[in-house]
Amino acid sequence: MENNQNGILEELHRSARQDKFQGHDYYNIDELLETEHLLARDAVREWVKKEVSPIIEYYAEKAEYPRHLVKGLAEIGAFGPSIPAKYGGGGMDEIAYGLMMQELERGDSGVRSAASVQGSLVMYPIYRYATEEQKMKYLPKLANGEFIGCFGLTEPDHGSNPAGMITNIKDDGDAYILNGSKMWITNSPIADVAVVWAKDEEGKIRGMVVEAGTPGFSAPEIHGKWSLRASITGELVFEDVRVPKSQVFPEIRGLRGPLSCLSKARYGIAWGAIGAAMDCYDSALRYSLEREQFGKPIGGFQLTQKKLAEMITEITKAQLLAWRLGTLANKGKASPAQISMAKRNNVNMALEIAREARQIHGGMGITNEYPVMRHMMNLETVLTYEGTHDIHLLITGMDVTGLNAFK
Ligand code: TGC
Ligand code: FAD
Repeated sequence: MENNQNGILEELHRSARQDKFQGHDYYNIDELLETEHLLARDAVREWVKKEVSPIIEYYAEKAEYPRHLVKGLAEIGAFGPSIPAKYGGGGMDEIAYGLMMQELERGDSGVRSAASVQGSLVMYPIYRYATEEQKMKYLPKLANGEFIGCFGLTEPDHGSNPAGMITNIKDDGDAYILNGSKMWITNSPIADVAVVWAKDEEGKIRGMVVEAGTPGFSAPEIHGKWSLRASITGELVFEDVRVPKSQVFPEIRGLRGPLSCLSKARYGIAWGAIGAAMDCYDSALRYSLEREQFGKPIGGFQLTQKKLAEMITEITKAQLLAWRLGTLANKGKASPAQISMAKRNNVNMALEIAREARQIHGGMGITNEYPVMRHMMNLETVLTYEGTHDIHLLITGMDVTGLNAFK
């Protein structure tokens, strides 16, 4: 089985077209970055060219998670770039973290998702809320890819409104008994550990680490996705799962626990979406200069130039937004509402660019010869998860008016 897999990988690498992507920096934003940022970005860019680009269309088409990438993701430091080195993280700043997510999503949103979930939604809550013993038990293994983690917040009937969750824990001496289910959980079918959010007997939301293999725990895969096909998604089902009290985060109570993790992940997505947008723009620009109709390159027609000019304008605005958000985050001053604005704007920007880029590629744009259709389909998920496009709009609306449209 493994030999067969290695054979397929070798063949994919041998037959792959060269990935000619180059970054786009219309406003010389690189001048605002430090050497550490540029090194981190360029290292991930090279890794994506070598390891992701040759194989990603194959895995997306088969709707299979390229699990062999986990080791490489760990080696380039994609799991917890801003978690302190003491726990196996990269010890880097928020801008380096953002740029790494940008480059991973340039390859594929699913690959960035794998890093977001592991680093921001599993390692971060353990780092921030768990006991020292739990930190030492889980973080190094998550950082080096020995363990895969998942994050269970969404439920079948509580997506945008996680406060309504019904998954619950009941006190049973030295343990809690966990019951309920979670839906749409990235990596759940292959996870070794799950960070799970559930209500206690007072109705307060608590967080805990549940190990796969615990009796009563199962994680069936969700099939039939037309988006994020190179990422694995499933449910989490808990039937009288006994969770030792030492596995429950001791202090944190309420929705701000999971939402603080989402802030970290949404921040990464604000950068990641720029990567997908740049890949679509890069491909469309190149194609527009090569493809001729009516005796000249289609890039010479005003309507194509309008599309390309608008794309690079929107990418540049998104880059500036992300960079400024990164400088605020480095000072601990990026508010959740500011993060919402960037996640919403940049993901929508990327989706619009993917759609325009698809048009520039004409019929070829719907094939796996080019990355745009795959990015476009992926971005439909990115627009929805970690808070939908409209939920983030309402968060901005609440922030500027002081009036809560949710209640
Ligand atoms: P609300 O009353 O507004 O807030 C409850 C408490 O949370 C605090 N808070 C935050 N804290 C940290 N970071 C944030 N972003 C925060 N937002 C709010 C707030 O201050 C309050 O604290 P306290 O101490 O006063 O209790 O809560 P609400 O129930 O009215 O909900 C507000 C709403 C709708 C914005 C929130 O529920 C929301 O964001 N909904 C969207 C749900 C969501 O994003 N789900 C994502 C699931 S995970 C996922 O999609 C992973 S994809 C993984 C991959 O990349 O593959
Ligand atoms: P709903 O909340 O039912 O929303 C449906 C529509 O109603 C949306 O358009 C929404 O904007 C709109 N709507 C809802 N409330 C309002 C309102 N008050 N005003 C106006 N419009 C509103 N979750 C996890 O916990 N962990 C994961 O790892 C994870 N990974 C995911 C991976 C994938 C591939 C996908 C698709 C989802 C994942 N999610 C995960 C779940 C994701 O966060 C939810 O899908 C998302 O929060 C939306 O919830 P929902 O799908 O239930 O939609």
